[in-house]
Amino acid sequence: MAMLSFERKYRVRGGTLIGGDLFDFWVGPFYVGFFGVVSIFFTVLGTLLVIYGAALGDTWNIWKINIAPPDLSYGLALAPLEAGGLWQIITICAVGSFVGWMMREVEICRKLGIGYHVPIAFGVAIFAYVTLVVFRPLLMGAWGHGFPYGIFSHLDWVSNVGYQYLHFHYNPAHMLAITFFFTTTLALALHGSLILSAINPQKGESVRTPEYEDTFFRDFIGYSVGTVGIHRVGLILALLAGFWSAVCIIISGPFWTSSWTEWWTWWLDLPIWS
Ligand code: UQ2
Repeated sequence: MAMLSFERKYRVRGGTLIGGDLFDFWVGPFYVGFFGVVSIFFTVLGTLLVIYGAALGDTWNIWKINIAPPDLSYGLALAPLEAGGLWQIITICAVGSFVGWMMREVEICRKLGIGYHVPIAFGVAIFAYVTLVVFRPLLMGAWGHGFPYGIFSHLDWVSNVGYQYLHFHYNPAHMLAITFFFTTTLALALHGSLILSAINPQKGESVRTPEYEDTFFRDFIGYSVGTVGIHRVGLILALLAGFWSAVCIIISGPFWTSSWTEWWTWWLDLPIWS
């Protein structure tokens, strides 16, 4: 099904940021736009380079394929293709693809006259990725501080970098990030279950209105955040999870180099104890 009957009404011309009418068309259900072309270009090039990098490696085992960043000795310079240069170009492709995808979302929002909440939310996810492979390596003076592209290899990287700071769970920003990830799941579990409880009744029962949803929570905890409010809560929780994830890694290295357990000595060093 290429187009739902009501979609014709919403497939409006304009709202493009670049390219005017040139790329203002759909392919089947998909809006293209200048940024659709950008995103596809970097996705295809990046994927081919990943496959080329895998071919240069010594395994086709999907779990073990690894495309590593350059050795630390290359600093912030370009490295030879087979010695981290591929990782550098793949990183450029990834950022180009993600940002193109986000800008395509922006153009679709402009077409429809809706808010930019979706591209802003995606932008926070991009920000977390770019923090890992661009901002932190720049601050630490070497692309070799980026994480390797591979399933097990990136897990090893996370573990190794964590142990470099002895006990990463003592990182206060990491604590905040985890708390927001968990609270996001709490909010979605509450919201998903509440919605289904009201609108997916047993056979013969009637669908309930939002007043029932409010009343459940007023009876239960004396407060309902409301049908729009829960989505505001959910969005901010998810964005803060991504934001504090970026903060917890950017401060590890550039701004704190010893054990995260040691950071807490500021508490013992307070003058009130002496
Ligand atoms: C709510 C409401 C919804 C909801 C949910 C609540 C009718 C359909 C889940 C309850 C949420 C509250 C009280 C806030 C929870 C806060 C955190 C930080 C988890 O009131 O309105 O709409 O889905």
